[in-house]
Amino acid sequence: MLTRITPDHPVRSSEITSETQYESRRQFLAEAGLIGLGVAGMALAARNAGAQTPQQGTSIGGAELKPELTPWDDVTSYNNFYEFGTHKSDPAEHATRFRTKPWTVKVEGLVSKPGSYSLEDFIKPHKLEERIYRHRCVEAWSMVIPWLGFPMADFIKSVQPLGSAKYVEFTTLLDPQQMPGQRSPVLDWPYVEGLRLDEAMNPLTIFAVGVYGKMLPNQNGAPLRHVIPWKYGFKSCKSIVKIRFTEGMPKTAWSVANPSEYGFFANVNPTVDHPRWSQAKERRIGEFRRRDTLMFNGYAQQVASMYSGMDLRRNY
Ligand SMILES: Nc1nc2c(c(=O)[nH]1)N[C@H]1C(S)=C(S)[C@@H](COP(=O)(O)O)O[C@H]1N2
Ligand SMILES: [Mo]
Repeated sequence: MLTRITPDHPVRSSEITSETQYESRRQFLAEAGLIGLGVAGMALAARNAGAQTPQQGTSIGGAELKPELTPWDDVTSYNNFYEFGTHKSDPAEHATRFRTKPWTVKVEGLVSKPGSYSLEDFIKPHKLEERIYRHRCVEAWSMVIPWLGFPMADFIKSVQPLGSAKYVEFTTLLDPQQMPGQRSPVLDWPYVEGLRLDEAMNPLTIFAVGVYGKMLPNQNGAPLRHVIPWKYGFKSCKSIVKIRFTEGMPKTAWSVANPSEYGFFANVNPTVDHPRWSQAKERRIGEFRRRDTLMFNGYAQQVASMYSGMDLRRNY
């Protein structure tokens, strides 16, 4: 709903925010070709986003993080997306002509309803929500990012994994023509990531299709990536074309490249250092001071129980 602003109606910052969010969501749906949802659907999407207001500062929405949002310019120009080069500025520079339409996502493996979906069909059954999450790169920088997406659990339930499925594997597009970084053996392409099924089903885990209410810019993993806010950024796979349910632990691109430095779990943990640097602190992009890194990136209440009894030094 648009709030009319008159001199006798001082506008509160919360109203400005929701108005902007509503407008940007409408823009998103139009850009994404999802306008078929209709006005009622859009209002619903806007209301659902509102329902994410956190309780006691611990909820999944992270409204307590809103004042800390990393500016759009930083979120979209300081990126790791090695398919487009290894410097932070490469993806924004070299992904401008990356084609994300049409886009197909394959669902394979130990699942009752395998299939091949157009991006539109993949997204359409789900309600888009805004999720403001801390992002902590293994390189000890961090951001706070307002994603637009939907819970991965909703998707997983809809395709009905078999009882034998214990992990989910995600694969990025392989296309050296379009992705110049794939012409060098920096990683064993295509980029592959994986989650244990319970991690993938955790309410914090989302598929993201937008950021700041707009469609994902190519450098941020258009048109589909996932986000797991208690893990280091490299666990979040960009430009996903395949989702496979497996019984065994998937081989992931970074642990294949360097198993002693990057493990399967990659939970943010200030007490377990990377072999070459400490993980105790981080620098928020746009700030000078260094902040303490929080256990599970500040999401311990929602995720720590999944790892009870596990040695987090061995399972890094
Ligand atoms: N396909 C692919 N996905 C990727 C990467 C990559 O190089 N290729 N880099 C990862 C790393 S290390 C980080 S920190 C995040 C960065 O996401 P952002 O650019 O949206 O901040 O993407 C992750 N996903
Ligand atoms: Mo990263």
